[in-house]
Amino acid sequence: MSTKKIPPRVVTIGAAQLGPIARAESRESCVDRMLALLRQAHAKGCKLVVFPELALTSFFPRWLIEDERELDSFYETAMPNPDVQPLFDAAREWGIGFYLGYAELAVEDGRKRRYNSSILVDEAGKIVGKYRKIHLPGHKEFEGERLFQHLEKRYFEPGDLGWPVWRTMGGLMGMCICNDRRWPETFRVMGLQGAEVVMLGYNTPAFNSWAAAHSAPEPEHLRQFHNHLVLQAGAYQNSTWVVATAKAGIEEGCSLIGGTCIVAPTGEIVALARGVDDELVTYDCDLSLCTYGKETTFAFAKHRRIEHYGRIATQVGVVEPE
Ligand code: CDV
Repeated sequence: MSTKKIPPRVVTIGAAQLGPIARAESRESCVDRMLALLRQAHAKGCKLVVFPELALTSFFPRWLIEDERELDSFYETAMPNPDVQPLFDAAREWGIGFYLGYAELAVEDGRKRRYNSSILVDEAGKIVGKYRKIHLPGHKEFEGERLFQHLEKRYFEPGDLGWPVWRTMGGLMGMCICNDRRWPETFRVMGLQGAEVVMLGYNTPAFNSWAAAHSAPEPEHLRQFHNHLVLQAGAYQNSTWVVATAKAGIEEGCSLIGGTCIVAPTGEIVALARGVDDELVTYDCDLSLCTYGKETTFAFAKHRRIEHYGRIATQVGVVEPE
């Protein structure tokens, strides 16, 4: 019997976890911290680094901010801009691409639009992709019974760019952001485009502020368990690498889980952050390992039964039988 060996395609990837960012911390300071991690990544041979969600500011949706100028100060109106240019320059100099999460303020159709966004920058320092978070968690109005707010639905519109996948840096790369990872549709839409690496950043509080206020606390260990559960499921069910990067630690009194990790297409965690501060984890991700799952258990063209999936794309909430 003749065997055909699939040639390896190794891309060394870094997940650059950030510890807490204070409300008063400047963009310059955040970018300096990210540059230090990028430098480490370069020394370890990384070709791609994933930074967290909203990596340039504190996680501001935890506060009700009624002054528009103050709110605007958390957003970027252009990308790149002078504050983040050093990251782009380093990418070009060191030949490392990166994923960066940030709050985006755009003027479209004559009005201000706010998105929770990420960009993918290639090893030449060029933006090759942009994503706007689709699954926004939380609430729109101030809820006094919560220990802290989660006002993403107030401060952002749902993303309007879908989940494209880009052929760049040696593979097929997709992006999502934080809460998106809890929805299997996110990974499947990218899986259907052949994604080999799905990148995401997250800010996940160590407890649910609503549950705590309603005496229905969710134990902290479940927050980390569910984080890894959905990342591992997304990777396995789509036979893709997943690189997930936390903003972690006690940020302005709110504890954020860490758990930054790299997940193989088998669903196994192959690299994991140890702590909850600035920390780089890396792995030599062989993109050819995606082929096995994509050609066997998850050979979509052979096994998917779309005639039974109609509800997924036509129904939002639960419809129980009569
Ligand atoms: N930033 C987030 O999207 N956080 C959510 C929390 C609120 C549950 C998450 O899915 O981690």
